[in-house]
Amino acid sequence: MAEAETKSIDNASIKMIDKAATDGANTAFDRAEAMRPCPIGVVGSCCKHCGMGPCRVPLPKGKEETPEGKQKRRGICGATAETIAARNFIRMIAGGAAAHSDHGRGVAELFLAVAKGEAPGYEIKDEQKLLQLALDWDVEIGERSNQEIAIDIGEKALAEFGRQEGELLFLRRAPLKRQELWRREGVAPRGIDREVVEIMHRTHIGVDQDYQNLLKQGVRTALADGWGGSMIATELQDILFGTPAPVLGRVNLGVLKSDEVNLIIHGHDPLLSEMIVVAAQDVKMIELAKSKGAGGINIAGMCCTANEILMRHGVPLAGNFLQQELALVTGAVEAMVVDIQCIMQSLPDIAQCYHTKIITTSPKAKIPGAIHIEFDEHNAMESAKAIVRTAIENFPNRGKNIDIPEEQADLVAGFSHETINYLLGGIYRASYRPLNDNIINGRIRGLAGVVGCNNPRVKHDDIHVTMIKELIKNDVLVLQTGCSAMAAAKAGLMTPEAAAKYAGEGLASVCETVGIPPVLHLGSCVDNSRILMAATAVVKEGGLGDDISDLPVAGAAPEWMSEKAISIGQYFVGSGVFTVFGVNWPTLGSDEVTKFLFKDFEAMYGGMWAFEPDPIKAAHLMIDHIDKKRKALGIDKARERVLFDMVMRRELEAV
Ligand code: BF8
Ligand code: SF4
Repeated sequence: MAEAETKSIDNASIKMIDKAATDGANTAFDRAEAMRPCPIGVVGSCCKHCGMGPCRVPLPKGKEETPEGKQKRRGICGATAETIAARNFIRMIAGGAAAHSDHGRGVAELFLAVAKGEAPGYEIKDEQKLLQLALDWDVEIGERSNQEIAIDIGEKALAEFGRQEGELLFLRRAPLKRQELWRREGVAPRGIDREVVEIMHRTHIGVDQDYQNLLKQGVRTALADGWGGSMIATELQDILFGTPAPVLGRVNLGVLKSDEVNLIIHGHDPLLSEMIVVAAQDVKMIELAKSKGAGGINIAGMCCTANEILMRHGVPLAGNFLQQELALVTGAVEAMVVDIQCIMQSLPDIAQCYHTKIITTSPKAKIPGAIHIEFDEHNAMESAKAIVRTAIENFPNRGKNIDIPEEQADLVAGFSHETINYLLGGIYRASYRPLNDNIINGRIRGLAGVVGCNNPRVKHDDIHVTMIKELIKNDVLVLQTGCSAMAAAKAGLMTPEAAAKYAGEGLASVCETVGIPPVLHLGSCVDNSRILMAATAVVKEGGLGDDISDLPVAGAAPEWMSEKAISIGQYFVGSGVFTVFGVNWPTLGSDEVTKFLFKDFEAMYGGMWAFEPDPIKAAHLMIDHIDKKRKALGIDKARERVLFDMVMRRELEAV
């Protein structure tokens, strides 16, 4: 027991890590122990971009870097340590931006098919958002039907990927000053695919060998993710499946049921999971489940697919990235259906210890040992039913070795940037005014986006939860997505009651008045685009400067691991946000590149990176930045007054 407790703060996970050891199931926690990270690769000092290498150019151990030493640190092609670190870094951005954007492309393709009536079972659920997007993109509304409008929007969305010149359409949504800055710095993205391809070209041997120029392309590509591919995914998903509104949910392995067919939906793509949720409610399916001895069908989510269906349907979350294997270890999962991204190849092996079937569905993501049931969006309900049936038919094969941890927590999710608007301002005068006012008067010190993954190199969930608690204690309202959001939810930070328990007095008073938690769940990782929109809405509301970089806001991914996280961090930075990452930092092999990202970027973009693995220290870097921005806005005094009021009030209460 003691050992598992060093690996996670989550009791359900700790129990399953122990059970995995007993059952002989090898998990990421074990593999992380057996595999030490390569010290040269981890700091970005290894290049394998051609067959003359791989070339390793590590910093001299413990020695001050001399100009001569630096000259010697070169790959066979002559590439310097700076070039190698920058190339590796922006290839991560290319990988991350490609993943988010290819997801966005899939959504756009389905959207167009739905508009053309070629994808039965789907419909346009949010007409208001459709019309808003039509206005944003200059699509004629007039007397046209929703279908006609949607066809134009779908075509425009798809064209964004292959756009060869000009700028992405969503850039117009950013504050004007930010748009000008992007143009001035030469980082306004053209087509999404074009920017990704250009990274692959420039980082090929013998092309771009100026690290600053490489990093600039990194910014441009990341912006094509945040303000392009990811934003297209979020917006079109909202139009198709509905814009999230506050919804009650539950999270952790305790949501699995001992007497029902447990089907876990894992990955990122809501196109399929939306249909599975519907298929599982089909009377015939429920009857089939009963005929096999089950009490019903229990759908639960894992990773970002989970966030998508939680946000829109309140479907429970089984857990975050590092719990995917542990869910199987319960022995109670009939099937885990996966689509794309963050899916561990070990799942079929672990499943062999139990009865679980792993089902892949995307032609882009197959795993040896899994069953493949291809998801056909033109025949979505059939695919979904085949999957649900496979799970049901596997129920009688459940063994005796079952242990479902009882842990589960309540949460409120569904905070799209639109609902923040309604909640704070009220339906009749929806606006960000009350939020801005509360930031100006100091009750809310600032906003922090805390996002990203789990990473077994650090204690599971611990870094997220410690950081978030420190932020809300200091009156910072936290906006969340991805696996980080699930960590906070499991720790009970996403209920309105958490405000009184964990938040500073200023933040707690606002949360109590509005009835919101101090930590808001905005969705999956592509929904980080919602945070960009929320920040932009705050700028446009007025009183807090005229660019995102003026706002008292900061970002963090304290347990990051994926290339997507690097792309997200970079588009936050490129949008003017100070962003802190934990775990490790992939350019430490070059002081010059690291300094450029951490310092020089601020002068260029108003936002910059930082690296701090200690969550309390990282939280205070964010708070210091927030205070610096408050001071620049001239609202630092207001906060002192609020705090003084609090002290006075407490003193009065004490009398
Ligand atoms: O896209 S937070 S571990 S699941 S990469 Fe993956 Fe990271 Fe989780 Fe969602 Ni995002
Ligand atoms: Fe080595 Fe240059 Fe080839 Fe990279 S591109 S492996 S640094 S020779």
